[in-house]
Amino acid sequence: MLQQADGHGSGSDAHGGEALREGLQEFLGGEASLQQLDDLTKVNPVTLETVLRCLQARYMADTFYTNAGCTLVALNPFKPVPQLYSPELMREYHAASQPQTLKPHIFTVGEQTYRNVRSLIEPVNQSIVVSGESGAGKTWTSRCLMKFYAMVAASPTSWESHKVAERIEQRILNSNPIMEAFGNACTLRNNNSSRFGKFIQLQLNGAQQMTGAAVQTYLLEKTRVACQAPSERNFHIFYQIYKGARADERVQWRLPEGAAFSWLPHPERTLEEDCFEVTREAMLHLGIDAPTQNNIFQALAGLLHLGNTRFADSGNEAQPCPLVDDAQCQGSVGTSALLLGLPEDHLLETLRIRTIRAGRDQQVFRKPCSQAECDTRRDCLAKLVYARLFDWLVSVINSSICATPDSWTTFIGLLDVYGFESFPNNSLEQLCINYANEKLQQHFVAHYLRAQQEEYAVEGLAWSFVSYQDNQPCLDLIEGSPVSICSLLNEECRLNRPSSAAQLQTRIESALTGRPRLGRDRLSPEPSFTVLHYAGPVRYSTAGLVEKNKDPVPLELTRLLQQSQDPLLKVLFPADPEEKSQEEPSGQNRAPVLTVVSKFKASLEQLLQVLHSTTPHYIRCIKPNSQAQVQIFHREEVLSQLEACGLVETIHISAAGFPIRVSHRNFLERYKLLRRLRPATTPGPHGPCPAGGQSAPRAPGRLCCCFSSAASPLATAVSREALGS
Ligand code: AOV
Ligand code: MG
Repeated sequence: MLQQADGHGSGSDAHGGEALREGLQEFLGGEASLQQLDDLTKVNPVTLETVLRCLQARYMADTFYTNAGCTLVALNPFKPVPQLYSPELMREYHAASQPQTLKPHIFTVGEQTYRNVRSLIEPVNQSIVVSGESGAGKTWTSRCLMKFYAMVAASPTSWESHKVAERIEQRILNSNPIMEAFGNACTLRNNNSSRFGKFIQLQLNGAQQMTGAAVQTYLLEKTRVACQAPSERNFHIFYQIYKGARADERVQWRLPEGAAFSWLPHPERTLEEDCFEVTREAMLHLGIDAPTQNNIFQALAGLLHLGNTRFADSGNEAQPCPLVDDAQCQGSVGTSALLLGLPEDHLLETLRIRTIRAGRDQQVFRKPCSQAECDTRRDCLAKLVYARLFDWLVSVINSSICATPDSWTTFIGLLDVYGFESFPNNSLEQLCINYANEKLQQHFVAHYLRAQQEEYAVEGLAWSFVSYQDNQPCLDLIEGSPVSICSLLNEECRLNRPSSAAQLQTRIESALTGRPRLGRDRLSPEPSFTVLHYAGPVRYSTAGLVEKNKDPVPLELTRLLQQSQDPLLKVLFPADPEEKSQEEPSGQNRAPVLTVVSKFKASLEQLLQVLHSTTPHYIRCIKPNSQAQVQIFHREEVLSQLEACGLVETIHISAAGFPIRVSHRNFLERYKLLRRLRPATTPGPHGPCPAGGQSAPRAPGRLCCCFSSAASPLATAVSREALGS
């Protein structure tokens, strides 16, 4: 029957509305009992098949959230469900004495974390790690959670210097449309795909009010500014200005209706993210006034015109490449220079001519660039401006929303990174994205699947070990020492030797031969290597990988931008206080390169340190189908996501494990008064349980697990408090 129901549910097998409705009815009738199961730990037996059936039954009945022990599974509805995120519902979860008894929801997790930070047992910073593949609903989820906190932790009205009452939580919410406009784009997997990672720390004072927030971002996919994969788009903001500019702005930004831009593919596709007014409004709320906004959009238009600048082959090494002689390219350098506040001839020269110092006496040479080099320099200039602009926006947002150090005591962190992705062509961007996802999965494995079971063993508790898929071998392959993909890429950058894509493939294969998570696609039309990630295999093309990892920025480009007369660019590229040489230093004088992967690795490590210092909560977003269709549940696709995140193992451990874990010292401190309620039973090797429950062998300072059955009045009292009710 399931097979049949699946056939009806899947887009490819659907044969008309009537059949679909009948199939759905039958399916819903048969799976009615599964629909009722709010917690997957109650599925019997817990197998991939039963878990899948339960989730499918619930999804078809428009029930999108299900508990899975310590995690919450969130299925993407792919349709608006406003009643699921209404302020009334937020209040209901917030007011409930035991929110965990209400229907599973992200608000339960939100409320739990909110109560935990003020918990008397162990007040500690909290974090919510929202994971899932691209398009699964992470950004949506974290946005809804931010709205939830904005409501439950509302601060008293604060007065700004410009005498406009503006609540801090409103400002924090306003950071979302800005960051999404500048950092999200339409990809093959998701129309609103985050192209950067984000960790937002919501700061709370002793009275549990939100007094501010701090945003940390991770590796923006800046290559997108100048290069978009087939069928993908540039960052939303470009389409917003292109479609939403007023008539006078069109004149000022040189964006006539219908103009064609190479870096603006698929402008005809209308997405709800193309809403310029929302971005402008949000910017205004965060203190970015209209003239500054105008300046930003003008610079972005300058980048669009820069993208139309194309070079032809000069046919002579000694001659600079001429500009392509067509309507689109004509005048583009001049317009771009004008909008970026640069002298046109200087811009053109910098794009076409390299200045190098060489020889013992460091003589200066001016060398015309090849056509390919000109293109690279043009793209590099655009990436440089856009990346600086993005970082600057993040710093403006932070200065507008960050609380002073003495005005907050605890925080709740929300992590929303780019989801796991695998495209027909994957490069360094996907390697970094998938590496970040591996790290987060490892955090879950280490924190929950491994540490918890090991702790039970140390405590001497009867426990049958649940085996799980550890992704450490994959991380070793990517980042391990002494040899890994990252180390090999860095080595290539350091040696700075000419290396073809095929040579790089051979080097990776020979250096990492025998590694279990390294695969090879023999049918691949181009040099590549395959990594068997926890969420599936991904083939990475080796072409351009080293260059992307180096991410070289010719000094002349920075110097050029430092001379801009544009007020915004002056801020983004302040003049160098020590007027260094205008030319690029030769080989030996170059500073050691800090590669993209090394920087990314360091930032991920910092992030994990922060996560380790908090009590983590996990929300697993699942994508029911890859076409973003309503009411379609593709069993195969969901199955692979469940397998990848180790959901069944999580359920097993959650079902058999201990729901509350309090350190022995804190437990004693908090509950010693209740000791008289129940006499101690059999003393364990470390003495009787101080709370008078079933004593388990216990090492001093370790967990006190005496109320695991949660049946005694003491257990109830403790669990109520621990759960914040
Ligand atoms: P992601 O963050 O996980 O992908 P999003 O949060 O952007 O995915 O979700 C993708 C799309 O699914 C959204 O734009 C919505 O249209 C829809 N969606 C997700 N969750 C819900 C929900 N709860 N209710 C209604 N619609 C929803 V990526 O950023 O690509 O990894 O890099
Ligand atoms: Mg996202």
